[in-house]
Amino acid sequence: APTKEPPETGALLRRFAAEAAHMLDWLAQFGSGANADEGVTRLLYTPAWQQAQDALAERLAGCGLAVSYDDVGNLYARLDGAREREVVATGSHIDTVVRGGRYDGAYGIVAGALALAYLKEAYGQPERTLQLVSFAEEEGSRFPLAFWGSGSVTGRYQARHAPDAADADGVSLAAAMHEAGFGQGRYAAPPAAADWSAFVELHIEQGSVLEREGAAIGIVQGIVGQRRFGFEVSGEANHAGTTPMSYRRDALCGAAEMIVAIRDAALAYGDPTVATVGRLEASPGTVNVVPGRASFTLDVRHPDGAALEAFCGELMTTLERIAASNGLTVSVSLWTEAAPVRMNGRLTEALDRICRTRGLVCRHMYSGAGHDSQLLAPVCPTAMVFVPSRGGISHSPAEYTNAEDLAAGIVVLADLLYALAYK
Ligand code: HGY
Ligand code: MN
Ligand code: MN
Ligand code: MN
Repeated sequence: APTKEPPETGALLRRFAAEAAHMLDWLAQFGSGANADEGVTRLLYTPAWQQAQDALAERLAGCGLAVSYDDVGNLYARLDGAREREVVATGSHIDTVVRGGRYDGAYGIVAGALALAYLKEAYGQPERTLQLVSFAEEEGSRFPLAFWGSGSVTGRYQARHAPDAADADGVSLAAAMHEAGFGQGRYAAPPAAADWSAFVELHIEQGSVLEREGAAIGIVQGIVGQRRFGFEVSGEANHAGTTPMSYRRDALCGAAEMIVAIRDAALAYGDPTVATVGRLEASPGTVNVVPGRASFTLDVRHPDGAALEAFCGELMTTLERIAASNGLTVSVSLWTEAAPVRMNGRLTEALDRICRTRGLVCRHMYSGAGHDSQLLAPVCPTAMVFVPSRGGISHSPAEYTNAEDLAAGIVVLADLLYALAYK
């Protein structure tokens, strides 16, 4: 590969600032609401999701990359290397939360696309194959599981065993996958992630540490462990007028007591424990009926696996006690769990050197958000790079990162991919 010096940082920053903002606007059209404050909703296997993946496939093929899908709908774009089977990968997830922002996930895909186009133009064919992956699903916004995309390339899931988890309309993941044209045997299997030489994910921080400290780059050291659960509380539906309070088995009041106990338990455990009940539903949900059933979700995170295990164990005991004291029953299903991971030391040292060379202020940090890198880190050398989020806001239409910060992340990504694939 040509060994000419990389262009000076200013020129690269200006190039990527313009390109990134433009491509992110372009990608956000798939799943955007009628007005800006509705944010972006791009859920697995929905039309918006399909249009985004297909439009990306077309655009990346137009950049001269070899594009393909796998059986679950992960999209790959490759710049084949002289040693083709040696793969250096980058990417993130194309799906979003409901009414989310236009950077979470999308930024890592856009950054990878712009970095590969630049490296191809500046240095030609790499020694190792450079591969961008647009993972089909990471958020767990539509079905009660998360990491379906990266989980399918790291052995956690298989298309043929698509979980029969159903969305709010009762549509199973397997049915939605086949409806979208995917499923076991539909596409040639890509190289398994366990064979990748490295995986690098660029992502917005989704917190406010970088912004508060005036750092341009976060070099992620590790990602917290997380577990997600669904709870069903059962009592007895009854007449709101004729049922004395002492006769009631009110599932919603029981769930409310449980939710406050969850918050108090996380406060008692102290930082960095976090526990979130994101959704609560009651049935029959009628004004003059004592709720006989209630369901709620729980998302628990902690950087230490043993502490996460202990916290969840104690919590289940507390919730069962609350159920018993209210004449209720409570059942729990584990939707997703991801162990805490540490990033690859060799790659994070390379990132330190790149930031020094480029004169970019960086700081090491931990990620409280889950990421596809969490699934990749146990199977191949993995690194994550953050750029600042304005006000630390994410999973919201107000999510924003300015063009200069977007560009700095892409310069760092391009330099690391160059070091991994061309030398
Ligand atoms: O929930 C998370 O941490 C990530 O945004 N999926
Ligand atoms: Mn994300
Ligand atoms: Mn997210
Ligand atoms: Mn009546």
